[in-house]
Amino acid sequence: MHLIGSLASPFVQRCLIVARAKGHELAVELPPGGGMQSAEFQAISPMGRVPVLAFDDGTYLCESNAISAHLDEALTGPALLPQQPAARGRVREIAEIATGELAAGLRPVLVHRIFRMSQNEPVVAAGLAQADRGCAALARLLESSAGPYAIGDTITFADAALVPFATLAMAISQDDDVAGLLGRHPFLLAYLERAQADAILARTPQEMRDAFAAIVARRTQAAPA
Ligand SMILES: N[C@@H](CCC(=O)N[C@@H](CS)C(=O)NCC(=O)O)C(=O)O
Repeated sequence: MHLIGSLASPFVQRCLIVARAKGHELAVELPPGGGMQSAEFQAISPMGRVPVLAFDDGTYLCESNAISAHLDEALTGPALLPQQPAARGRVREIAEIATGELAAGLRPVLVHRIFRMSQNEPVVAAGLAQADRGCAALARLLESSAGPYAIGDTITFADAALVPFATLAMAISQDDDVAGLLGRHPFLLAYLERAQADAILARTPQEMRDAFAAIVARRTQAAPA
C-alpha cells in the first residue's frame, strides 16, 4: 500500500500523519504517467486530485478524509479518535473547519496568486474571508489547548488536519493577505510551534517546506519573464 501525491500537499500530509501516528510509514509516489494530467492518473482519481491511496491488489481510494478514516480503521496502532463521544465530536469539528474553511479558503490564494494559474481577485477575496472565519472559529475551539495536541494527549484527526494547513498558510505568507490572516489569528502559529514537540507532527512542516520550495522554484523557472 502506498500514497500517490507529493510531500508538498497538505492533503497527503494529513494522511501521512494518521499512518505515522499509528506506527506505519507509507511511501509517497508521484502520479503515474508523468503527472496529474496523465490518462493513467485520471483513470484512478475520479476528481483528478491527490492523495490517492493505492492498495497492493490494484484498487484505489481517493479523498484525504476517506483515506484517513480507512487508515485509522485498517492499520494497527493507536486510534486517531478519542474514546469519549464529546471529545470525538470536538476532534471531528476541528478537522472539518480546518479542511472545509481554512483549507478551502486558502485554495484560491494558491491558484490565483502563488501559482498564478489565472487571475480572479473576487474569488481570492471570498476565499480569504472564508479562511478568516475558519481561523476565528478554530481559535475559539483551541482556546484551552496548551500542549502539543489540539485535543487531549495524543495525535488525533484534528492535528492531522491542522498541522498541514497551518503549515501551508505559513508557507504562502509571502502573500500580504495571508500574512495578515496569520497576524489576526496568532493562535495558529502558536499551535504549530507547540506541535513541534511531537516528533511525528514536527516532520510535516519540514517535509512540506522542502517539497513546496522545489515546486515554486520549478514554476518560477518555467514562467515567462
Ligand atoms: N478533497 C480533496 C482535496 C485534495 C486536493 O485539493 N489536492 C490538491 C493537491 S494539495 C490537488 O490535487 N489539486 C489539483 C487539482 O485540484 O486539480 C482531499 O481531501 O483529498
